[in-house]
Amino acid sequence: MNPSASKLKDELIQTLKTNYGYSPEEATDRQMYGTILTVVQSYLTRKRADYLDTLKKNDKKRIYYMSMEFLVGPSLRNNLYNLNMQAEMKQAVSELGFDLDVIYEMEPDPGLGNGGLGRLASCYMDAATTLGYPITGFSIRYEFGIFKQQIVDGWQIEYPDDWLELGGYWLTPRDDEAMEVHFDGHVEERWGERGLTTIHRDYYTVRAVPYDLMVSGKDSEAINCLRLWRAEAPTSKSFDMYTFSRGEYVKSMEEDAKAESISKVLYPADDHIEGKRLRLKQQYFFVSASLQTIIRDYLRTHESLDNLPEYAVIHINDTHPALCVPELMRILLDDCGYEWENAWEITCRTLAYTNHTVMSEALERWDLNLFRQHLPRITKIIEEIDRRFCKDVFEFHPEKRNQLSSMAIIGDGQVRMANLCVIACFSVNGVSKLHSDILKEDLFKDYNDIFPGKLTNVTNGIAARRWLCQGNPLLTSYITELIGDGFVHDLSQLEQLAKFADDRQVLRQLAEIKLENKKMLAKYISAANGINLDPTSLFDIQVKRLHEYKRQLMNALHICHLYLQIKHHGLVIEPRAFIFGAKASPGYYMAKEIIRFICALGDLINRDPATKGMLKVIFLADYKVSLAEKIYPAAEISEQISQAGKEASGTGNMKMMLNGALTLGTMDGANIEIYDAVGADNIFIFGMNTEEVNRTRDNGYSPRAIYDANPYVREVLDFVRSGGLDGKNFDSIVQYLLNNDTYMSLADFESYRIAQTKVNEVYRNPDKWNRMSLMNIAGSGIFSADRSIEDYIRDIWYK
Ligand code: 26V
Repeated sequence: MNPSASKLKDELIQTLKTNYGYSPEEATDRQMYGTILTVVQSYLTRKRADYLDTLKKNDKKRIYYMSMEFLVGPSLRNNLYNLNMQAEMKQAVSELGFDLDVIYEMEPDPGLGNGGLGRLASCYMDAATTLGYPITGFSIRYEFGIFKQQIVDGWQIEYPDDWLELGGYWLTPRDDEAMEVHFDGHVEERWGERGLTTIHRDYYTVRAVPYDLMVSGKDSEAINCLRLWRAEAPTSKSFDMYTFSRGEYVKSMEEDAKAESISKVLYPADDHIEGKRLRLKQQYFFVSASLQTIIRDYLRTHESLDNLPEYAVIHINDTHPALCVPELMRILLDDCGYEWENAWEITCRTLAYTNHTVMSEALERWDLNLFRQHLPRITKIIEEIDRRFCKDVFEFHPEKRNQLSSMAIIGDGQVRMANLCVIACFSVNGVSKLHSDILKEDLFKDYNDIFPGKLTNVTNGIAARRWLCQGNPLLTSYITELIGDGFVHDLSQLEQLAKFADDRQVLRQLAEIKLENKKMLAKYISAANGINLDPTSLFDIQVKRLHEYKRQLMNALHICHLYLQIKHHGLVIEPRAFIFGAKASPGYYMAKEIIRFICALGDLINRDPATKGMLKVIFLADYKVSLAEKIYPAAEISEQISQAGKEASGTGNMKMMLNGALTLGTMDGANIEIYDAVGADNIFIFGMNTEEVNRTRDNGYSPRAIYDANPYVREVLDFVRSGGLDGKNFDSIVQYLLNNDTYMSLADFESYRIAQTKVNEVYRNPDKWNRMSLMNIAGSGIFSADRSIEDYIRDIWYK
């Protein structure tokens, strides 16, 4: 039974009084914010207790989702929505003289992730919880999440993201469940009665303290938990009497700081692996603490670990938690006394792995010496796994002997984490059809030959209840009016919208809603960037991490082309606003240059009377979950223009489609499945497909030849080179395009330009456009995270 507004009001008054000693008349927004979160948190806690009781009564298989990243996003509205308390809370808060919408805006984004991979993990927690599966997420309680981005003169500046002050309300510290994690030292091997035993000596200990974040599900009795580990010096160490009495407090403080540094900050790169010591420590720290917890909990209700794979599955989200493999082996061998063969069988049957990228620079490899120094016991186990694997291949798959040097876990003095995962896990999946095919046929081909059936696909999905129901209330209530609210729990019901494809009344209403959403975004942009957009112009959106393969630069080159055509050649187009949002890895120079390029283009275009009323370019700073929630409902064109074969899936593409945007994209990642869902008439596809990309590369790609042959490309590059962007120097970009153009923006430019012309034409015909938009909403059902979770359950976790 949900609490009434008046009950909530009483609880708010009481909590405000106990926590702050104030009455509502005296309280600030900040105090009311703390009060509301405390009240909601108490509902979650009680519900969680009930859920744990029901879990005790059944032995349903537990799912453990290991991920270095969870991009949780704001939780207050999500929790109120899930608990069906939104309206009551709004009323209660308003009767106390506050505005819930203002309170929502105060909540920080826990930015505990970089991008798609982290957001996916959170969407899956939401969906699995709604569906009633017992899932626990494990990660790190970074004190600082992904940096805050500011743009100064076009240049990205990073600021620390201090999210805990206002975001910490959702975290429950569980000191009682702290764990110890051991680093460094050396390993001693001894022959004794029980054969060879291994002892890890002279290690130093880091204390792992869990902070639990409760995850609610819509209309669900389940409340699951995301357990975030914080690193501390061990209690005895932090007030070490010996060092203290010798006057060495400073040294002792240094030790504390060293331990605490492990959970200090999220690594803000998602594009290339730098073999940084601290990151390796982060990985082992959270893996070890989590696995020890899982095993301890399991042994509370089971006699041995023999049947662990029937009752638990541990999912490795990309290779970052790959140390689960040797750590589970270590626990089984050293702590529980298993023989190697049995330990290996249990480990392999318990672990599953998802790959999220084929970019070789992002595949994790670690220096073997670094490993040996910090994780001596783990290194020995990996070496033994590798030795046995190589021996097996040599004996049983002689046809692969020549491939062994690339298939082995250790090679060239490095530990290759993806190989470790593929060899050990019972399931390996990609995140879209195309991506999984590439894994099978290319990246992991040799393993696919010797482990038939291990590689599989689960196409990504999104938490539609967040990205549509909460983020776009106008559209949600209209859809409900048309087809009822069954889509909330079964997104495939959106298909029913297709029957309105030729209903002009419905199409006009959809356009009206889009316009309202665009007005809201325009208002935000006016305040944030000081630029006023015409809300009737076409909102063309590219928001995602900045990376060369995602080709924001190709988008910018095309905008520059439009500008020159309008200014010098009399081109007339439908008014269009190009909107970008993207964070660049702090050390990624080219990515930062591309941001500077987009901003310079915006500076030039936004104040040129020649393009006034026709073109605007906006770069929105600090793209994050809460900003995404404002942008998607207003999107009309969703730019998904990566080089084919490079974007594993994409999920922003799904979020925009669900909100009625039309995809302008290449045949890459999940775009292919969007194409399948809506048909060729309802999407703008351009560019080379994967095969053509490979052929072009194999034939020796020459961007300069394209510059010579294509007058539009030439005009744009010459303009930039000659200082057309307010005299600003972009030589590094021009040289890069002419000499490398690694992701072939120039090769796809002409095809992109033509597709953009088509977009412009269709926009002139609102009936046609709105029909396409409706068909996109209608076709987006398969991209529900609920569907993805059921796929994982059926094909992997409960198989
Ligand atoms: C990689 C690395 C490499 C080492 C440095 C730190 C770091 C941090 C994160 C990553 C992950 C990169 C992989 C990734 O984010 N993949 C994205 O996953 C999305 C969810 O499956 C998918 O939609 C995107 O297409 C894919 O790029």
